[in-house]
Amino acid sequence: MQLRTQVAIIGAGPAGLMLGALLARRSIDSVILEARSREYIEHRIRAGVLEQGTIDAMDEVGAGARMHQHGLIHEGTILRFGGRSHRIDFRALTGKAVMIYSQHELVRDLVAVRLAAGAPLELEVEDVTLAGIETDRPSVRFRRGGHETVLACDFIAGCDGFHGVSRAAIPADRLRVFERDYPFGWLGILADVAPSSHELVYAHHDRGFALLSMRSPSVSRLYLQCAADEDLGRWSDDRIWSELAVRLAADDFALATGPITQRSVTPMRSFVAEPMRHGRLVLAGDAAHIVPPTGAKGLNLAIADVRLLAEALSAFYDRGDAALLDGYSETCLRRVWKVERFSAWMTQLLHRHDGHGGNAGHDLEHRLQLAELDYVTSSHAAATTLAENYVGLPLR
Ligand code: RFL
Ligand code: PHB
Repeated sequence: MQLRTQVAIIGAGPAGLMLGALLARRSIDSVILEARSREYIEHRIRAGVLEQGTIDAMDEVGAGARMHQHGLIHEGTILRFGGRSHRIDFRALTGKAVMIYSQHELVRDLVAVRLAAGAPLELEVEDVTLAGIETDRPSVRFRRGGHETVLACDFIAGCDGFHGVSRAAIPADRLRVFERDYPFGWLGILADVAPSSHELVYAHHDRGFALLSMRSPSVSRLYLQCAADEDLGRWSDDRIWSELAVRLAADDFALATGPITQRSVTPMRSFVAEPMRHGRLVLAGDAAHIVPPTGAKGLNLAIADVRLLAEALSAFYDRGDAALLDGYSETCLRRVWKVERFSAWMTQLLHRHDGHGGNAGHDLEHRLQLAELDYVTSSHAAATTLAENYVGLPLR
């Protein structure tokens, strides 16, 4: 079968779905191709912190109603170290706040908007291959239910995440990759228990980092620093809760426990591929870059990319102006690198780093972290630096 559209979008994660929605608002046609089922993408547990720019984009595409109903506004966060809590007041320092709302709920809202508009979303596609990206007639070939389709288009948007096929379609000698794998991961759980704190708690502890987050007034999301290849089988519910209680301990704090409904280990990586465009293929979101989750930035960065991409495609179609498309990679990467910096800094500041000079090296690193945490929480300038990055840098 032969199909034609203006923009072929590979991947129905936050980047692909939001791009499709922003293009539809600008009367630009797209077809979204997704390898997984609707059930799968609407239940995949991932990020949970939205910047104002992400909230604005949800509103712009008419997908914000449930988000405003259920999202929790957070005007600050807690840094905990040496058993003491220190609040970073986002509102006082920046005039802004963030919202806690699950990534899979945001995906659900965007899928609903897409289907209500009758716009094409091809799920459970297989064998996606890209062709002609160096010509002005690119295409995407895929199979669905045993039938092969060729989708002709003007542009291909690679929104297929870190393990997708789009980035690999760029010749290796045209791509420069920057990468760091951290020697630790996060063991994350979802639990049916009211969060023990109204705000997120980022805890520095000699046994390793811990984070208390949430999904709703009755569901907690918690993380523990663990080995990169941690065996979940070694973690009983009791062990998880007691380790969290030790790392999150403070005078004014008691950790409430409850049934654990989901658990997983997430690897930690910093990764950037440059440039984010090759010919008629443009990359957005995790397909182009990964941040470690400590700064809560992965999802927001994906949305920022596609906001810029939608503007650039709109200028191209409306006015035949290719300047924004030509500048897309450079404009995105300026912001991407600042967010990479912030995420790597938060990771370095809060995690236990072993392996450099044995115990003495660890002790030095530990004291430097405590000094920096003391500085960040006592200097107005340093606290503002953290806050303005956390609530989100300007789009450009
Ligand atoms: P996504 O969400 O990975 O979506 C990509 C989509 O492309 C599909 N796909 C394909 N479709 C068609 N053909 C192919 N060949 C395809 N290959 C892949 C996939 O099925 C998927 O639906 O990328 P996107 O849209 O760029 O969004 C980025 C965010 O999802 C990501 O940055 C964050 O979720 C990162 N992240 C977290 N960020 C946070 O801020 N806080 C977190 O707690 C947090 N936890 C996480 C995370 C990422 C994780 N991954 C990727 C392993 C936990 C995990 C497990
Ligand atoms: C989450 O709620 O999943 C979450 C919150 C803050 C982070 C990372 C993940 O920095």
